[in-house]
Amino acid sequence: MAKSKFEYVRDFEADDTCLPDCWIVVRLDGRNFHRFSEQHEFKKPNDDRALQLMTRCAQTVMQELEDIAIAYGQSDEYSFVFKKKTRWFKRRASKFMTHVVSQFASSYVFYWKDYFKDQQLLYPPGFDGRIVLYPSNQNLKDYLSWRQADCHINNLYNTVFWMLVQRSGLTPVEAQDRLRGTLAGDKNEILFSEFNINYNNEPLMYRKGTVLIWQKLYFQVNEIITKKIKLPKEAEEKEVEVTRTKTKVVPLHCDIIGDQFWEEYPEILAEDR
Ligand code: DGT
Ligand code: MG
Ligand code: MG
Ligand code: MG
Ligand code: MG
Repeated sequence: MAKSKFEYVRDFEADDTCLPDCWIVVRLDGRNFHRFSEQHEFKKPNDDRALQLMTRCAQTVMQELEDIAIAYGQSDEYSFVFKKKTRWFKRRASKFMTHVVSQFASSYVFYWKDYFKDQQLLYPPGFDGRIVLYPSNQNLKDYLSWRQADCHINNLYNTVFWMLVQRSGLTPVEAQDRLRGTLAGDKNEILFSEFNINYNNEPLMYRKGTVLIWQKLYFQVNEIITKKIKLPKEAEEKEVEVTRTKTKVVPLHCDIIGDQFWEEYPEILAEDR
C-alpha cells in the first residue's frame, strides 16, 4: 500500500535504542515525597506501610513487565535492572521508562488501601524516572552498592535525628546542629549512649532496603496421568509423580555490597539472561 503523504512525520521521532549488551537500569523516585509523607502521616523516619507498598508495586512491575533480573528499593525510590540481552520493545529507552513508571504509579494507587487501612489517599502521587546503562557487571554492582550505601547513610542519620527530636525534645534545627560534622561512629555512639539503641539491631528493611529477586519454587504435584493405548488390553491408568517449578518475586533485606550475595545468586548476572 502506498504511503500517505503524512508518513514523513515519523522521521521526526528520535531513536532512543539502548546500547547492546548493557544492563538497563530504570530508577524511579516519588515526586515531592517530603510533602506526600507529611500529608499522609508517614511514621518517621520509617513507615512500614509505605515501604511495603513500594515493594508491592515493584513486585507488580517485575511480574507484569519482561526481563527484569533484579530490583532494589529504599525510601521513595526503586531501581529495576533489565537483563543485558533483553530485546523487549527493541530496547527503546522511552518504552522501558514509561512502562515501569506508569505500572508502578497505578499500582501505588491500586494497592494503597491494602497497606494504609485507615489513611485515605489525599491526592494522586507521581514518580519520576530515569534510565542509565551499565556496560559491565562491576558497574552494575557498584550502582546497586551506591544505592544501598545511600540507604544506610540516610537511615543512620534519620534514626538519630528523629531520636533527638522525638525523645530528647530538640527542635529539628538543634538536632541538625548536633549532627553536623559527625561521622557514622559518632552517630552510633549517640544512639547507644543516649537512647540505648544498638543500630545494628534496627530492622534490616530500614538499614539495607529491599532487594527483589526471582526465586524458583519447587513443589511436588501428584498427578494421575491416564495413558490410553489403542490395544484394549494394555489400556492402563498410571500414577506419576511430577516436580513442577514456578518462579516468584521474593523480597530480601540483605547486603548486596559484599560478594556473598552475588555468589549465592550467580544466576542474576549470568550471561545468557
Ligand atoms: P523529589 O524526589 O525531588 O521530587 O523530592 P522528595 O521530597 O521526594 O525528595 P527525596 O526523594 O530526595 O526524599 C524522599 C522523601 O520521602 C524524604 O523527604 C523522606 C520521605 N520518605 C520516604 N520514605 C519515608 C518513610 O518511610 N517515612 C517518612 N516519614 N518519610 C519518608
Ligand atoms: Mg530527589
Ligand atoms: Mg522523591
Ligand atoms: Mg528519593
Ligand atoms: Mg498502543
